[in-house]
Amino acid sequence: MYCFWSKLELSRHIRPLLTKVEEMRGRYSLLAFWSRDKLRKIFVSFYFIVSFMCILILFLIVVVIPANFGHVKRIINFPEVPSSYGSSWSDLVKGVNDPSKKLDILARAIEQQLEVLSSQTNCSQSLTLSCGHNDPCGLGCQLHHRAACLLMSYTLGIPLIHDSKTAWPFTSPWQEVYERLGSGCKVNAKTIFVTWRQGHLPVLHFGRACSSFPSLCPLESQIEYPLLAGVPIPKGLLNIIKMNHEDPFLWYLGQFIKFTIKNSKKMQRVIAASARGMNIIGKTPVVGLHVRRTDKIFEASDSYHELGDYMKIAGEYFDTFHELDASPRTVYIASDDHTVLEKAKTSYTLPVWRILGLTSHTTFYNQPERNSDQSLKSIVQDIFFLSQSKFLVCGLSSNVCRLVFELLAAQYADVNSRLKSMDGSYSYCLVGHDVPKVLIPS
Ligand SMILES: Nc1nc2c(ncn2[C@@H]2O[C@H](COP(=O)(O)OP(=O)(O)OP(=O)(O)O)[C@@H](O)[C@H]2O)c(=O)[nH]1
Ligand SMILES: [Mg+2]
Repeated sequence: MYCFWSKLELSRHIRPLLTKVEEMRGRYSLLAFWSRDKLRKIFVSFYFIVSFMCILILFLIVVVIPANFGHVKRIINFPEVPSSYGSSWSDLVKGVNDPSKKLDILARAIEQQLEVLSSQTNCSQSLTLSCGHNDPCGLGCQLHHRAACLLMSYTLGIPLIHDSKTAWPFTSPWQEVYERLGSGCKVNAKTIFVTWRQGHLPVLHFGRACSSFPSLCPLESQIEYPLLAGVPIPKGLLNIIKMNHEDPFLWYLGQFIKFTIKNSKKMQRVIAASARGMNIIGKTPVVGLHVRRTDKIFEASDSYHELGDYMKIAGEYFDTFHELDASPRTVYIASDDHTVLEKAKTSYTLPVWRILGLTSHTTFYNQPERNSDQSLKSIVQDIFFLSQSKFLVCGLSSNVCRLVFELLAAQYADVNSRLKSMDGSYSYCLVGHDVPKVLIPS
């Protein structure tokens, strides 16, 4: 209450104090040193400091402390194993010996589970997860966050409400290039909102989105961020993947990336037309090069390499392992800088080399140009064609490189020998932090 003294009460309390001090001035030399006016100023400043402290304490008591007491709920509740073959993950692959067939069956089962979650439209009684993105970054970065939304919805076993508009920087909507992600459920009181926070862990909160920072949502209405210590995975599933794939983390993540970026019907037609234009039949690209230039040099100083360095590695791949793939040596080149492809087409020619790539792509240097429909369609196609290759040369500092690597992991058990990174090592980066590259059997 002391904090809410009026000015009047202030002078009522300070005046007698000042008189008392005045009496003491004669006795103590230090007080005599200050004038009455100076003393008054000191008391008034003191009053305001105390008032400010009181308001701060009240704010802490009323808002911050309640928000940080209680405890965050932990929910891990994977969707049920598709029941067509039995009731457990091992039932699904019983009697199958071929490792790649086993992985295909498991991949299809996860896809079915995600389809069931996505097909829900009437969700008034169930929990749902509203998740999007809060950073209007490039496409590779966007897709990593959207895949994390899907992964969280799977881990919690609740339908995703994909917030496709928030921080989507492109002029064309998500559905123009990718199939709708998540379910047809609508936000209601049972919705858990994901708030991404730059430099901090995201907050999952019931009923409304939380402020980014500081997070003032009460702890008891929060859900533990499921990717805190790594990626949770059903135990039975992990045991089988471990025996059949050299990098279970990448394989598992690859399933969610694959599901996130299913091309829309319209985009499939665009891709088919480009494939015809390049004379690609089936999975033609053998080596995929992702040559990241333009702004990347400011983000990762060791990311710039000459085209010759990339092509040398492609050449070594053909020399060493794959005589059958080597006639002609077919390379798909994707780059944010269109001159890379132009140069490759004139320097590496038939009968030794066959260089593929989108000749229609032009370089977009700044973000507004990159957000155009033309730019979006070109990077979507580049990601698709790169993911058709058997061997990849790119810089793992790039989101696009990491994304394509994850897509290769979903296809090949020996994925680590199918990548040569020009810079850095693999990490799964989300806004402000990396998800530890471990699978947590749950
Ligand atoms: N067409 C085309 N555009 C590309 C290619 N690589 C990068 N880009 C452009 O550059 C942007 C890269 O965006 P990000 O997803 O942020 O990738 P990044 O900068 O490598 O990754 P960060 O580490 O998050 O910055 C894309 O959205 C495209 O506009 C490519 O191979 N082809
Ligand atoms: Mg970037």
